[in-house]
Amino acid sequence: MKFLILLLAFSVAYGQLPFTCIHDNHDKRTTEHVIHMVLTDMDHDDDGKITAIEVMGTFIVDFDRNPLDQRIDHDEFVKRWEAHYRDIRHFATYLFLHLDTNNDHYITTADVSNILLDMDYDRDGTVTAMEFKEWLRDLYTNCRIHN
Ligand SMILES: [Ca+2]
Ligand SMILES: [Ca+2]
Ligand SMILES: [Ca+2]
Repeated sequence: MKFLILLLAFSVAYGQLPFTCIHDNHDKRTTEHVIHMVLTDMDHDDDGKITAIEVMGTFIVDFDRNPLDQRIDHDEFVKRWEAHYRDIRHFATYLFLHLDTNNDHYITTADVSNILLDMDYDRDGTVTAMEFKEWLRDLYTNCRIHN
């Protein structure tokens, strides 16, 4: 009950978009399975490092469909995330809300810079595959809601 109230409070804060931060998947894929899929998509050249261009390629170019405007709105993100990774829609909404780091209702290059900083745990200017997985695992297993 407490949790429901918490969720309700969050959805009001985010303009009525219902979401859940509890991972569930249509095909019963585990958290680790999905994380592995996302990493495989993200690390295009398979060198064990995640660059800004790769994050943009995956989170912006691959999701940017309708409208094609170099920014990803909630619908674009959730539709593809659910279809491709098979996570439930309300969990995809939670991911979108997190990835929209500046709360302007779109994922853009500005968010990519913030996301990369977030991923670079040891602050050495490089995001390794390990850091990327750690970041995503944290997102998948802990409720990471920002204001
Ligand atoms: Ca778009
Ligand atoms: Ca944004
Ligand atoms: Ca690093």
